[in-house]
Amino acid sequence: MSFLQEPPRLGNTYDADPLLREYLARALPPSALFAVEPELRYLGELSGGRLFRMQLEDRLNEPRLTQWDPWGRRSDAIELTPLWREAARLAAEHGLVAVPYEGKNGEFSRLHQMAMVYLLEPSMDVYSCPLAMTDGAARTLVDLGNGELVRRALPRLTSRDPARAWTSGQWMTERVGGSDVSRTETVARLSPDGWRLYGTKWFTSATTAEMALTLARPEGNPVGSKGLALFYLETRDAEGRANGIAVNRLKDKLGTRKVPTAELTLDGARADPVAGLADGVRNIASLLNMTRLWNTVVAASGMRRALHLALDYSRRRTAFGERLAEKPLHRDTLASLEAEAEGAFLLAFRVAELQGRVEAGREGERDRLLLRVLTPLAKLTTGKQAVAVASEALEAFGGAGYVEDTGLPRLLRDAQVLPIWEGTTNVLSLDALRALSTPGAVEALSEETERALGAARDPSLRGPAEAASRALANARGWLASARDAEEAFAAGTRRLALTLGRALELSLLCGHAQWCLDQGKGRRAAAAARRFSRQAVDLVDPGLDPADARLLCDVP
Ligand code: MFK
Repeated sequence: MSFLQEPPRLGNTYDADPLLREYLARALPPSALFAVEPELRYLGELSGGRLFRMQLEDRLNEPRLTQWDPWGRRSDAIELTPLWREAARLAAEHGLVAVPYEGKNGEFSRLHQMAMVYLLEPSMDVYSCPLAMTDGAARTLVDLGNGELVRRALPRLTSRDPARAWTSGQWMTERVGGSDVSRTETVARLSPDGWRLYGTKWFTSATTAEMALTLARPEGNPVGSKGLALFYLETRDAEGRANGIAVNRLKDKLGTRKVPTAELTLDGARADPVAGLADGVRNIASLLNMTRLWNTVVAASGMRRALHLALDYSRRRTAFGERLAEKPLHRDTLASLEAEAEGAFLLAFRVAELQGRVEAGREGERDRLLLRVLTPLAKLTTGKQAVAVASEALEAFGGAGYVEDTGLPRLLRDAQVLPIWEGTTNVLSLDALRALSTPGAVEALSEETERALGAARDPSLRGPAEAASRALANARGWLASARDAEEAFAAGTRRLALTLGRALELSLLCGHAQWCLDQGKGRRAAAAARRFSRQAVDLVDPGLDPADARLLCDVP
């Protein structure tokens, strides 16, 4: 008999996730948990069962663009994959965007929503992308208080009826680049029937959206981001005709292959200013911060999926006379990944908690400052973890992790986008630094970590708590001693941000572990804190010489 490998299997991904269940028991009032748990369990069953099988069957399908109809008319029709069509239906029916706006569980509605996203996303092939932008667009319209646009678009963006539900695009990136948005070249001209946009959008994700928020420079406005304005547009009119928008081509990307990402030409697209004719970047910031939160939760959920599969496989696969799960070396490797995934999860959901408090008007000034600082820190930290964990998880399958029809390589390809879109690690490090310069922000961050670390009384958590405190003290010292203009400080911004992100994760792990010990929920969480504390938390290194970087990059 020749040997045949057992594929990894998934069960109910809610029941198989002790951290998610512990966390929800800790963070939600019992009545809210009682209300949302049946749906989460249902989605866990779906995500590990029917939807997962469908995802594997859908592997080779990709979106298709048809630019012309048979009679020569421009159509620019984009056909989505079967899984995406199913994901769109599920997302609307379960309110993946709607829940925080319905607010049935008050400030906890965000947690409910993000728990659903966390469960479904790994089997939805990045349908989280249009949902994130839709959520961000809804939040932005509400925050900017444009009553007319809120009345027109919000009921669609938050609809639970798949036939009525809209998604939104977020068109920012142009040929000049995705980071320095201030150089946006799209021009807005006032015509007799309103504003019209002209330009090229170089990277627009999920281009099947019914509306978009985008940036353009009203003619005559000054250069720079303050001269940009935020515009709302609908992509087609009531008869389905394109609104002065042509799809030039779909992008051929490393991952997110199911996301129809396109290059667009705007040639007189009708659009409405959302909030005046300037300060476009500031006005789109709510959208950026929301998609960064989604990015963080998606990073945590991708890590969880990779580990569900790798852990299950380790219990089936035998090599050298034993199951992999019984080999200390294999266990040690997976344990390190598990600690990373748990830290990322707790940071992601901490940001979701704060977002929910702010939206429900339950926040104080401290929560607001904390949310502003934690959003970029969490996005940049978890993005890096997601790639590292996915890469190691693939290796845990040996060659099978590198073979396409196992469905495993997708985990790494789709993780690789997370540190790139919505602001790269370096750009977000700079954003975090800017947020930390707001008076009271550093203090809010310190209080946050001290609270979690102060709670960790168990002797087994003393070492991890001290490691987190040391890293934070080092980061604060670096922040206080350095000046913006110094090259060494500028060069260290990413290390500083990652240190803060990782130290935050460690402090949250300590706090959660103590709660688990107090509630008789076992010692797994404490083990995660201990393991994480040994995995490069403090990356601040004032001894690194920027002159070496110049030499290595050959810059005179
Ligand atoms: C899995 C789910 C993922 C979601 C999928 C989405 C699909 C992908 C779609 C995209 O990728 S869309 C493109 C995403 N692009 C980015 O994320 C842009 C990355 N670049 C930055 O974030 C830059 O830092 C930024 C463009 C904001 C810098 O622009 P500027 O022109 O140098 O502006 P500046 O002066 O830094 O900021 C202008 C104002 O905005 C300032 O306020 P004031 O006018 O009051 O001084 C800033 O404080 C404010 N601001 C900037 N970022 C902010 C913010 N306010 C709050 N939160 C922020 N994050």
